[in-house]
Amino acid sequence: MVMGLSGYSSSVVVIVAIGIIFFPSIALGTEHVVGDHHGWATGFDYNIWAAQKVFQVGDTLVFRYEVGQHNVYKVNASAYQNCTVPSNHSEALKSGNDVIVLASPGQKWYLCGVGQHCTTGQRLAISVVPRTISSPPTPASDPPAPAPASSPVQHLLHHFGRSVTTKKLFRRGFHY
Ligand SMILES: [Cu+2]
Repeated sequence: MVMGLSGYSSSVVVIVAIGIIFFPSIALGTEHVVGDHHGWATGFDYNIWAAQKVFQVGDTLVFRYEVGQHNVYKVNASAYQNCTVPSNHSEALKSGNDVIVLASPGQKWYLCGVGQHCTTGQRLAISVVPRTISSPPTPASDPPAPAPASSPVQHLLHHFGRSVTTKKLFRRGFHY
């Protein structure tokens, strides 16, 4: 049990470390403590909580609760609707401080698999939007960055801050 947990923790650390090395933008994400001070428990409306938040790719969800009282399953839409607890219990997060990195945009669903907690409201549905750069959105008239041959680096730049980085590159490139 203890070995299993520590093995799990170290693989999470490795995954997070890899994420920070290769995708620095992830490190800049917002940490959302689910339910704020209420934590992850029964007797709370997580829909109201989620409606007041913006979840961006690279943000993290933190589920806090007393170990053994609750757990966290990531589920699909119908399991969320019907409070279907996955039959594979090893999918459950149960550390009491479960951190989930929101790695892709789209709808995400989570529920507690303990007792009838889900049907009494302990479930969370969120919509993750692509990360925006903190500067205001570029106007539509902005000329598209001339892209010569596509390379893996340009592909990455395209995803992680094209508007800033390629402008810098091109300023340097046409310096004559
Ligand atoms: Cu619960």
